[in-house]
Amino acid sequence: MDTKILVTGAFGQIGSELTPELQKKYGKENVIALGHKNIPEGFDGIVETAEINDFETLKALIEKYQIKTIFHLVSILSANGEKNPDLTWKVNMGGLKNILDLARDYHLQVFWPSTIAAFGPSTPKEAPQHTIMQPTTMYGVTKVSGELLCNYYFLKYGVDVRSVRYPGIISWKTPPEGGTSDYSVAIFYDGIKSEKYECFVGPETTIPLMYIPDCIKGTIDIMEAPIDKIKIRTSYNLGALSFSAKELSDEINKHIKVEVTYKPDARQAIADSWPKSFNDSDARADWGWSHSYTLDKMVSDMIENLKIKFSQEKNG
Ligand code: VAH
Repeated sequence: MDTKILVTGAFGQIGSELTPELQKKYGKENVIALGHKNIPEGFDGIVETAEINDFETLKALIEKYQIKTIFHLVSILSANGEKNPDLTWKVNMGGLKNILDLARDYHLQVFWPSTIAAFGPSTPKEAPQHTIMQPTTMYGVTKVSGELLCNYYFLKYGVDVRSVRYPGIISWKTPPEGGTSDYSVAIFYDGIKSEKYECFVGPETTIPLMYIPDCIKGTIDIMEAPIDKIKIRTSYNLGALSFSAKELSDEINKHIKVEVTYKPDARQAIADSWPKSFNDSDARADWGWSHSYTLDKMVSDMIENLKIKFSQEKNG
């Protein structure tokens, strides 16, 4: 993977963890963090701002920094996407096409995440790598369309674009925002702050989930893999864990007392449209994917880090 590296969506849930990891591996001078409205105070690195639909500004950045690799993370997620489907299509698909056109013109390597939201109610609940994909959210529609667009740019123009389907990602650095899997993060935030959490999906709701260190590892591993190992150019299933909201609540209550109540809202139907788990044997066989965090290890690490985060915020 060649530098310099551009990370779009550098300050979102994935980007806020991927960017420092890339800075550590490749040097701060070789990572350009592209933000929009959410650039944190005192970010330590090279930062630029641009609208992802602004092709000319993106092109100027590619030339200014001689970018060779792009991690394209900008996306409007499932729950927010249903509030404004038109904008979701524009940002998610228009943004991806801008990045792929630049990759074609400047011979760039690209990472772009798909998601379990690309599956739908007709997908088997134990989703295989190759299966029917009829998502019921605009976010999911942009992700399954994006997978096909990536595959097209590889076949037509030879663009080295690589993709994985993320499960719900659990992390502590950024508060949950706009996703359906956010309950798996909000339960920690509210639970530690108020010892209570009103969950917006039911207790038996089960989806594929992953802790952020494994997500970052898989994201970088696929980009560093030798090109001949990448045999799937739509998107690889990237699995780790699968557990219900109640199983998560029970594991958290082994550490801290959190009274969890359940009040399903519109996001229940979105979560129900997704598989409970998915088969990622192709990623493991083709480029050596493996995860390391178990449910218990993830829960204790989340609680430990969030307690530190909240006490630092309290002490200023
Ligand atoms: C969402 N966090 O909830 C995202 C993710 C699988 C879920 O794609 O929309």
